[in-house]
Amino acid sequence: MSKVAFITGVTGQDGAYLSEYLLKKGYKVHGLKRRSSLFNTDRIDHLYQDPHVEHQNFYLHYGDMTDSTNLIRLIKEIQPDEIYNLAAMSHVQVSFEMPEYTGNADGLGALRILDAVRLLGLESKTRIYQASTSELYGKVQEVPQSETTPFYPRSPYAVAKMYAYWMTVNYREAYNMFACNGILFNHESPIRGETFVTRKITRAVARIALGIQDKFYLGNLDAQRDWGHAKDYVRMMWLILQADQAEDWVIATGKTTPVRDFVKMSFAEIGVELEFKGQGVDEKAYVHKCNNPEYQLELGKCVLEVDSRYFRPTEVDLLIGDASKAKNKLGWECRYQLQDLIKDMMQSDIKLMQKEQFLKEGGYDTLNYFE
Ligand code: NDP
Ligand code: GDR
Repeated sequence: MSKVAFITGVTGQDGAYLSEYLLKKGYKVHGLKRRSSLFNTDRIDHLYQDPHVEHQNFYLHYGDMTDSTNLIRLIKEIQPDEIYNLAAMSHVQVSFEMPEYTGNADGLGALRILDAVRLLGLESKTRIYQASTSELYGKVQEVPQSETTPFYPRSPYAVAKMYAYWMTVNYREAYNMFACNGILFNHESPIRGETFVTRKITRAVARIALGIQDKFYLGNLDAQRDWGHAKDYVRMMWLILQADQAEDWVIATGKTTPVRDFVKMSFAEIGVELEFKGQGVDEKAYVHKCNNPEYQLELGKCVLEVDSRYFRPTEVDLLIGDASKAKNKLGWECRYQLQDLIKDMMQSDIKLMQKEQFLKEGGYDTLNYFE
């Protein structure tokens, strides 16, 4: 009998990788998808199965983390062996604009899942993975951060996720449920959302290389993050639910890099060396050398400026994780180094932008409703 998994946030970066990973393992996968006015299933279109075919193993259901009755009904119908609660308003800066909604979807949303399992009497059947985050550590208390480092959240997003974290621990202790937190540090990929800093950078570098765009704008270049590849991290989500005991786990590469260096490395990937001048909001980056004849970037051209609109009211300055527990007890290893991640993202974004350029040159990109 195939195991049955229910993934909330199936249309997101991690939901897409995890779905494919579990399907390859022979699972039946059910995903929760929000209704939207356009298709928002690009990341999972390759997994889609027509509901009219026999032996379907990938199913999508409409729903929302703010709608308890919907979640209870779905969990009752699906009877999952494993739930991966990945759905969230996951953008830290946006959470300052939408604190109440973020609390509802990211904090109470997790409670709705836990409580649905309890209400339906599935405590001993259904294992739950909660997508917790290194943002919980917030203001630096100690480095590297591990399962025992105290939390100090610095955004409505992190505060909501802290509620979800402790609810998961509480339901595990109070009702003996197999509920675990994966405290995952930043993880990225070619399908990372376009407004997170890594993807914003690799997209912009590709566009600048192809002459579609002149320059781009970022906020705090000094922030340091422990960046891994999402493919490595979804493998870990699954391992966490296969462990003998329900516990909380830090997943990280153990290396940290400033945003500025991520920019340098992304340009270096296409053979362009940058020079940074100025400080704070006056900092800019210029083309210093272009070693790739394919991309005709003028020397001295300004390609990056700092824009204060991308600074956060409270910032998380430094994240670097200690994943020794997961390495020792679950045998987890990360296969991708930062350089491999950047290569993967740059190659994919160059291809994507070449497509965009092709459409533009063919005159297929314009849309005017009143023409
Ligand atoms: P994404 O932003 O790519 O995906 C989030 C998913 O949640 C999307 O499918 C989104 O749907 C869905 N969603 C958002 N709000 C709701 C809602 N109210 N009801 C139902 N679905 C909703 O995030 P990631 O894949 O990067 O991250 C997955 C999870 O892991 C998130 O909870 C995130 O906070 C957490 N996390 C991520 C880390 C990372 O570095 N990526 C690190 C640590 C934790 P839609 O497509 O319609 O927008
Ligand atoms: P983060 O990721 O906040 O760590 O949350 P993000 O990529 O948004 O920011 C990383 C760092 O880069 C700085 N930064 C910018 N960030 C964005 N988005 N846009 C910019 O223009 C920019 N310029 C500088 C930020 O200030 C920050 O310091 C991600 C999300 O996936 C969360 O859901 C997850 O929980 C954490 O990672 C771990």
